[in-house]
Parts: sequence; structure tokens; C-alpha cells
Amino acid sequence: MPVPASFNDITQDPSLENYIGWVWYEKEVQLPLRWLQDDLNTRVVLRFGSAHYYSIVWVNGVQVMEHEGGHLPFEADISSIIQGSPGIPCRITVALNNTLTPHTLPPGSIQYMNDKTRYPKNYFVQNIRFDFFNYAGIHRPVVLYTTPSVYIDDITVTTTSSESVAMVQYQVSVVGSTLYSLSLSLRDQEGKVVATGDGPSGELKVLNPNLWWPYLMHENPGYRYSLEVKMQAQANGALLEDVYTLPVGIRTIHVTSTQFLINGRPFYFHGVNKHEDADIRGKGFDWPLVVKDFNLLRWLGANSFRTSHYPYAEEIMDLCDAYGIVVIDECPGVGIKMSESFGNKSLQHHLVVMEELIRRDKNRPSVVMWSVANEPASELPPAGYYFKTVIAHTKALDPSRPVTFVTDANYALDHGAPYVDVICVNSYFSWYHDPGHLEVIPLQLTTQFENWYKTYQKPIIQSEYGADSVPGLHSDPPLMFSEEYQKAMLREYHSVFDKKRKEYVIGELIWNFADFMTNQGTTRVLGNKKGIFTRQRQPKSAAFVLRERYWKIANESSCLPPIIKSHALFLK
Ligand code: BDP
Repeated sequence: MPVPASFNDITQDPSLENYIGWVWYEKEVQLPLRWLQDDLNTRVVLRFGSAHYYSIVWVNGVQVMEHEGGHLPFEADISSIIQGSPGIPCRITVALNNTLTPHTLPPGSIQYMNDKTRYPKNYFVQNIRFDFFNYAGIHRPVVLYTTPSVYIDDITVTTTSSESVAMVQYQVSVVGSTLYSLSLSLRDQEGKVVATGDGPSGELKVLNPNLWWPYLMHENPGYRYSLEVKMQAQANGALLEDVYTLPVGIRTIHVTSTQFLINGRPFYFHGVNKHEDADIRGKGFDWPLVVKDFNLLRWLGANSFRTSHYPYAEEIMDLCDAYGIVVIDECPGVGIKMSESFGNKSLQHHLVVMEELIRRDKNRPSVVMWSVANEPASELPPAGYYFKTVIAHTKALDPSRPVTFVTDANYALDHGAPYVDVICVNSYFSWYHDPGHLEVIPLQLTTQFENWYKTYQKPIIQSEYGADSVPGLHSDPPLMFSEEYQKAMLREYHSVFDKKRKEYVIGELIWNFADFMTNQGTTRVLGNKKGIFTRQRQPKSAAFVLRERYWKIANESSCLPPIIKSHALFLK
């Protein structure tokens, strides 16, 4: 089985496609001798970018870690197992289980079909309350890396700025000894040192800072300084040195009752929702696909996306930082519909997942808001305490960013909305409601916005809207599933956005960037077809409508410099 990849679509075996339960991976690697015997001050770490969902890992038969949940990294120090026996290969064994329970994220449940007249013995299905295909496997790269035995474990950076001066606050944690020294230097993109510091926490002052700006808001978006953190320590009679270089974007975020401000300027999200999904590889990380998607985002004039409905690969996030693509970073809290999923066990796990996500992405300038869930049953009474707690925990971990969750509940019944900073609302007028009736959109969408704003006086993002279209299917007048219908639906939504973005609507994210695989069902024709690109990343007619709109919005803002309409991807 290739890694990284989902296992589901790789073989010709139909039972693997929908397999639920344990799968095993195993690989032997030969480690460099110097890791094993020459230098016992070397710490060897085994790291998984992500695996779905519950993982147990052994090295040479010794269990080294277990981890609950996909989409986020986990790692273990394996030095004590491999050191001292040079010459023996390092055997890595992984057991993965993709069974979901009411307390996992996302939640799910196993249902045994006991009617012997209709189902074979022990027949069961896994019920899930989200539509994307539940791919499983080792989805992201697995690496072995080393640090000294005293090492930099974590760095936290936050920034504040005015026009002429910025402050970079840092905190560094070192593990392995209390006797160490730390020195820091911040370099600009020319390599010039602009500030220096020392010690585990402090502040760096940057005069005339180059701010991190979103794509299409500045001629040089995604500006990042390099923060070099150097640690020195004495251990076992040796001088140990660990150096980590962290890209740092200087930018500020503020939310008012009507605006989302980046560096003090109003930011309008004109972007997409995505999925990690492609033919054959499923959710497996794939560089060519990732870079193709960034080219398409730039072509489209999209300045943002939401990581619907789970954290995306770190490599994707790195590109967002570098190109200035603004991210609403969503945890895997999708399909939280059962009342058991609002209990203490689920809540505790949700808090841990937010800790893991924030630890991974907290230093990313592209991440401007956390989303703790998508379309939970937030009208259920326990949702109030549940979201109050998850959101308070998220804010305590990261006071620098606003927090939201994405709702499709009725504005008057939503128990989670009082705790969010920005209202993110999904609606499918003329699709799931009043199918075929495009003419209801203006009234229903206007009412939706006005009800939410009247109740909360918070800015609103239309975090999903869309219609399926089968590429190549045409119909005039527009009928559902044709490319014309998808375009007509977009235009109806856009006319309302254009009125309301003058007031308090601060963004629009199409559902979806590309077609994606789903569970089989009577409303899905080889997957969800709401993409403006096909699953193979070819544009449907709707992509051209959106492209014209996004470039128009980007160019109309009077405070912006002339935008260079470059559609090529220049690797920085
Ligand atoms: C929304 C969900 C999204 C689905 C979409 C759809 O948030 O995950 O794919 O509906 O049905 O409710 O297309």
C-alpha cells in the first residue's frame, strides 16, 4: 500500500473500498549508524503527518504511541528502542482503525443489521452524518527526524503593529535540560537581521515592518520574515545545539460588528471551500495536486478558503502563508448531530483536538480564524454549554484569533451562535429547499442575513452555497444539475451579496472548489457535483462566472494598489 494515500481506491478489491476495521502497515528501514551508536545525544523521532483515524504504532515490536483522530500530526521519541542495537533494521508497524463512534471527531456509529432474512450474519454499516467519502489510511508523509537530546520543543509567536513599528512576541520552550541558552534573530527577505533577542520569552521590535498581506490586497502578498531560534546546552559533556527557523508574518486581525479587519483594513473573503480529495489517492497528500489547486485559486482570484471539514496538510498551509491565501482553519467537528455527541466524553476529545490544531497552526499568518465545527445540531439544548466550552478553550489557547463554527440552524434556535465572533451560515436555497426555484433566492437570502444580523450584530460570512452540476449537461432555461443552473444560482446569490456586503456581510465561500467523492446515495452521481471545477480540476461554466466576480471585487477596492493580474504561480 503506498504512503501517503487512502487505501480505499488503490486496489481492485471492492471489499477494501468500503472497509471498516483494522488495517496494518509495516515497513523496515535502515537508519544511519550515527543515529544509533556514534552520538547518544541524538534524539530520533518518528512522526506521522496524519492517519485515519485511531492509530497504534510499534517500533521493533515495542508500542511507541497511539493517537485518536485523523488530519493532525502525532509523533514519538523512539531513541531508546533503536539505539544500542546497530545493524538491526528499524521495523515500523502501524495498526489503523477507521471505526467512528459517537465520541470521535467526526462522530459516527456502527449499526448491526440483525434481520436474518435481509442481511448476512454479522452484517453492519457505519453511519456518518457528513457526505464526503470517509477515506482512510496513512494520508500524509511519515518521517524520521533527529534533534539533540536537549531541543527546542515549541515556539509561539504573536504580532502587533502600527504603520511604523511592529512587535513580535515570542515564547520558546526547551525540553531535556533547564541549563541552556537561547538566541534569536529575525531576518527580512533580503537576509538582513532586523531584530535580535535572547531567553525563552521576549519581544522583538521591527521598524518600518513589511506586513503580511492577503493575495490581491497588496503587490507583495505573503511577506514573511525568518525567525532563527538557536539553543545551546551542555549535556553529557557535549555542547548541543538546536536551530529552528520559523517563518513569521506580521499582521493583525480585528473583528467589529460589521467588518473583518486585516492590518486595519476591511477584508472581504471571496473564496472557496475545499476538500482533500482526488482520484485514486483519495485523501492522500499529493504535491502536483496541491500546486495545481493553488494555481487554480490564483486564476480564480480567490483570496481565501475554509479547510472544510478538517485540518489540511501542513504543506498546504505553508503555501497559504507564502501566497497570502487567507484561511478559516476548521477542526474535524463535522456531522455532530447525535445528542450523545454533546456529552462530556465528546467534549473532552474536542478540546484535545483544538489543542492539537492550535499547536500545529498557531504561528501561521494565513490562519485568521478557527472554526470549531460544521453544521452541528446546534439547536439541541446541550449545544449551548458544549460550544461555550469549546470556544472559550480555543480562545484561552489562542487569544489572538476570532473563533466561529459554521451553522445551518435556524437563527432563533441556535444555542452556539452567542459565543462566536463571526456568524458563518450555510444555505442551499433553490437546491435542498425549493429545488428548481431560483426565484426564491433573493427574498430568502435577504431574510436569512437580516435575521442573523438583527439577532447578533456580528459580521456574517456565507460559508457555503452551491448547486450540483454535471459537467457537459446543458439546459436553457436552466434546470437542476445543468451547468446553466449552477451559474444562474450563483448570480442570484451574488446580487444579494452585493447589497449586503455594503453593510455587514464580510465574505462568500462557494461550495465547492471541486467535485468530490461521497458515500453512494440517491442524490449523488459518482460523488458531490457542486464543484466549480471537476474532480480532475477542469473548469465548469460556473468557474468563469466566479472568476470574473472575484477579480472585479479585488480591483474595486479603492485603497488597494493597482493589482498585477498575474495568473501564473511564481514559486517564492
Ligand atoms: C452542506 C455540508 C457539506 C455538503 C453540502 C452538500 O456542510 O459538507 O457537502 O451540504 O450537500 O450541508 O452538498
